[in-house]
Amino acid sequence: MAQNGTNNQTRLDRLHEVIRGKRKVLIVTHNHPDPDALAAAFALKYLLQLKWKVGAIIASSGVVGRAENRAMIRHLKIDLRALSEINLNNFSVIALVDTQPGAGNNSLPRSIIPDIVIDHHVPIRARTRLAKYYDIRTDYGSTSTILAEYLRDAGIVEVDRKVATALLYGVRSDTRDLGRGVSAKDIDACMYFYNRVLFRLLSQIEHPDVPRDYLSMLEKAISNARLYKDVVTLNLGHVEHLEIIAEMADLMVRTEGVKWVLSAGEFVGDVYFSLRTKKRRGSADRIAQKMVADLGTGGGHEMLAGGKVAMGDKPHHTPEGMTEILVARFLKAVKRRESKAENLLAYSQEAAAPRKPEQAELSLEERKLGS
Ligand SMILES: [Mn+2]
Repeated sequence: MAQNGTNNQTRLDRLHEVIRGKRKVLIVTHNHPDPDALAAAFALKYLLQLKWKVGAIIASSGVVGRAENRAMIRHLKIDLRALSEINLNNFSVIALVDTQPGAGNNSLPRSIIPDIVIDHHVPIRARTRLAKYYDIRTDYGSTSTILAEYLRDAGIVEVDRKVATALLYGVRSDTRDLGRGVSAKDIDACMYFYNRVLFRLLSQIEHPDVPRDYLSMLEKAISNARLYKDVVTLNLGHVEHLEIIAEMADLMVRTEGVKWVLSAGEFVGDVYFSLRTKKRRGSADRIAQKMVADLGTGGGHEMLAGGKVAMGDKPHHTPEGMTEILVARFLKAVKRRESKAENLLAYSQEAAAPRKPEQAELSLEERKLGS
């Protein structure tokens, strides 16, 4: 854990110091923002406006592809702008949420050091410490939790209902419904705004209609899955939406007997991957960093992590070849390099197939008939 400020009130005062007398704040999330990033940005904007009368704009790069996340933006009316359309000179304060400078997953130009950084990912980046205000809590399940604490500490009792709904979805989606990488602080934070959540709206966000091609993506992902004893690797090849890589990892790690999943794919030319494990102290974040050593950026938490290899500066590699390198490094890290590869689906079909008639025991009825 790292933060400047010794207690919650001091932190709020320090945050206030940074924005005092400023006209407009730009809140930047990581590329292709997920529910936690969106909720944290939404809540920060709300806090700045309500408490200190400072306006803010939320921006990110990339696209929001996952149906749930699109529904979240639509139902909660989150005004998300494209970072490329923003003139950074118009803002006197820049905040980064759910990411850090140098993390490799946001598009804030390298020359700009953000004034505010609020995040929960490992590792704490060197450039984060250059910000006027930073609050990185690596033991928290979500950045939404940190923002919920700010709202509480600012004395906001009746949290805006859309903000409360966003925050609950943010915490839930980063912690797999408060069950993974969760801390007591995450649960406390949810209790604080729980009675303000619009549950019917939340249900619509969590269960949106999905496009038909989503089903073909699922089919492709599952049929390509490889099983190395208790480890699954998925090479999705080219993907239309980045989020599908993480989503498939989340789905596959639920397979019985599977302890680790690496899901990887190519999105707009670059290679991305997600790691998931059932092991509470799996050090997924460290494995992700090991995988991208000298190649790209990676990080996360004990049970979930991810990374990216930008291909622009690697003319001698194809995305396909790079994915193979990552898979090999991953299998080495989890000590499954020597294990025989099986097709996950073949395995599960075998497990699910009815026993052959000659092996099946005769039922009592059949015995009677046979005798
Ligand atoms: Mn997060």
